[in-house]
Formats: sequence, structure tokens, C-alpha cells
Amino acid sequence: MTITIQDQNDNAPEFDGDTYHFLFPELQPQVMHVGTVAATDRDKQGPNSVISYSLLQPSDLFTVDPATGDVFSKRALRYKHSHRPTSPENLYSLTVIATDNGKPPMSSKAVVHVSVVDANNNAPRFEQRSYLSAVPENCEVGKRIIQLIAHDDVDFGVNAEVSYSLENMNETDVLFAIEEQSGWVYVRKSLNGIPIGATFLLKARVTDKGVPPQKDEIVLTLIISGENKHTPAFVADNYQVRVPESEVINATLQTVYAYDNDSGPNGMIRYTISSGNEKNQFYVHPVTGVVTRLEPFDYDQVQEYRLNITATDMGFEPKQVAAILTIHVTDINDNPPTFNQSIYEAFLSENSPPDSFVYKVYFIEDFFTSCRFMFVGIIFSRLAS
Ligand SMILES: [Ca+2]
Ligand SMILES: [Ca+2]
Ligand SMILES: [Ca+2]
Ligand SMILES: [Ca+2]
Repeated sequence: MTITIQDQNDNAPEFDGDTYHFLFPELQPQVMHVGTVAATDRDKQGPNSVISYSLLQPSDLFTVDPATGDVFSKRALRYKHSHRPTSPENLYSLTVIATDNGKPPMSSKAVVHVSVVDANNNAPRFEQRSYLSAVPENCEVGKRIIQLIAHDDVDFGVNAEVSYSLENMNETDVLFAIEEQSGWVYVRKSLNGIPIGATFLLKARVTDKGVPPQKDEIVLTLIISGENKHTPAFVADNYQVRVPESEVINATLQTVYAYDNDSGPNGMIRYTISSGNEKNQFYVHPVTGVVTRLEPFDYDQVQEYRLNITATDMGFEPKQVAAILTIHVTDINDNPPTFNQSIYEAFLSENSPPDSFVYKVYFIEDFFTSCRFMFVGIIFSRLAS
């Protein structure tokens, strides 16, 4: 007599952990491996210990491979900015079930947490595409000259942490250096004996700490300069300009001009609108002084603008002066009168005398939306008698 002992399915699969925690970088192409769950079954080899994996609830974002326990993403996920350290908005939780093939099957559950983490998909960027600064002659070593600032605001954590470095482009002697954290450029070696007007071109670089890192580069020009003696002066303190309200945007409204009798950066001028432009409707080109309008005018809303324009020299201790630009907007009759109907029918008896009343037409002119004027025209007959 042969007795065959059949394996009974008396063991449920067991996960190697109750919970899993996977970090998943944002913006991965559609289907990507997120992590793997694994369960084992103590039953004898055969259907009782063959495990298949599934999700308790179907998910739009993740799937699990039934045979391998590999969790995959179904589409790209974006990291959501969060100021909370736990960042629940970037956490997705799934319940995975491991089921054996026994009769009846047995199963167990594990919870999978997927944290979407920021990817370094943005490069830091300097605020300006180039920088120029005066360096006072005989500046002592350690003196801070100019601060270069770059932003990497869209990434998060180390991906948004930046550090600065400087590379000399035309000198072997390294006279200037940059503070890695703050972006302050300072004098590294004595400038004794360097003549006024000497110009140094430096390449400034900002790098984030992501993997792989991203960077931005700009050129910084430093010019050794003497005393800033003169204050800039505008050729006119008061500019007046009349502009039809129909003027196209970005057209030149006025060019302001200031001069400065210093040489080098002490005599270079940059223009800004220092007041009167709270709504950012005007722009002055910092170098050319051309003033333009960024939005259409509307005489019905505003008839006059007063802008304070400041001219500042580029001395290490800058001097400045202001002028007033008054812009008078002139009316264009852009609201033509309209008839209240497009076709009129009038009747006149055949024996009416000349100049008899025929019909009254109305037309309306919209000066302001709130106020309507009505004109009345009376048509008289001009029949030959
Ligand atoms: Ca089993
Ligand atoms: Ca970055
Ligand atoms: Ca990012
Ligand atoms: Ca000056």
C-alpha cells in the first residue's frame, strides 16, 4: 500500500515586509519601474506556493506585475511643491495582495507607499545676462564688489541649492573671487599698481546640487575706476510728450538723455523709472533711454501720466538725478455714432409740398459706457414742385 501525503494549502503567502516605501522621481517617461514587492509561501513547491500579485483597488497611476511583484508607473507624475516636510501631496498608497494558487487560495496584503520626489529638471539662472561693475582703485583685499544672484525656484531641496564659481578669462593672476554661497564677488589680491581703466572679464557660473547638476554662465566685467566726481544731468528736467491714444504699444514715446562728465563706469548711465509706473505699463531701456508703452492707451480712462525717470551712473558709489516725463494722451474719436436701425422706411403722400416732414432718425454716440447722447435728424422732402 502506498500512502501519498498531499500538501495542503495551509500557508498564506507572506510579504517580506508589512509596508514598502519607494521613492519615485517626478516626470519619468510613462511606464517606469517604481519598486518590487516580494512574498514567499511555506507550502511545498507547486500550486500551493505559486504566488500572483495584484492591487486591492485598481489604480490610474500604478500597476503590479502579477508574476514578479514589480510595481510600475502608468504615467508621468509631477512633484507638487510643499512646505511641509512630510509632503502628503506627493505620497501615493497602494495595497498589494499576494495570492497563492491553492484550492482554496490564500492571500495576504502589504501596503506600498510611493513618494514622488523632485527631479532636477530646472537650471539655475542669473538675474541678468551680463554684469558690469566699477572696482575702486586700491580697494583693500576682501572688499566685496558686486553680488551676483541666480534663482532655481522651480526645483526643490538640493536640486534648488546653488553655488557660485568664477573663472578668469583674460588674466592668469586671480585678483577676484566669488563667495560660493552668497554670490558676492570680492577682491582676492592687492590691486596696487593696476591702472584706472584696466578691465577684467570673468566668467561666473552657478551650479545646482542636483544629479546631474544644471548650471548657468554669464560674463562679469570689472573695471578699475577712480573717484566718481560728477553727478549725471538730464538735458531737460521736464519732458512733455503728446501721444494719440491710438499709439501702438512698444512705439517710442520719448528718448530721455543724461550725460556724466566722468570716464569709465563713473560716467556710464543707466535709466530706470523710479515712480509713476506702479502698474508696469511703461518701460525705459536702461541704456538707450527710450521710453515705450507696454499696454494700449485709453483716453477715456487716463489722460495724463507722470513718470519720474532716474539716471544713475555706474560708479562704485553711484550718483543719480531724476527728470519728469509727462505724457498727455490725446483723444481719438474711436466711438463713431451709430444709427439705431440699419434700414428706415418712410411714407410721404404724393401731393406733399416741398420741405414737408418725412421722418425722424436717431443715432447714438457712446462717449462713455455709462452716458449716451442722442442726436435727432429730421428729413424733409426736396421734391420739385
Ligand atoms: Ca500556500
Ligand atoms: Ca535645479
Ligand atoms: Ca523639479
Ligand atoms: Ca559720475
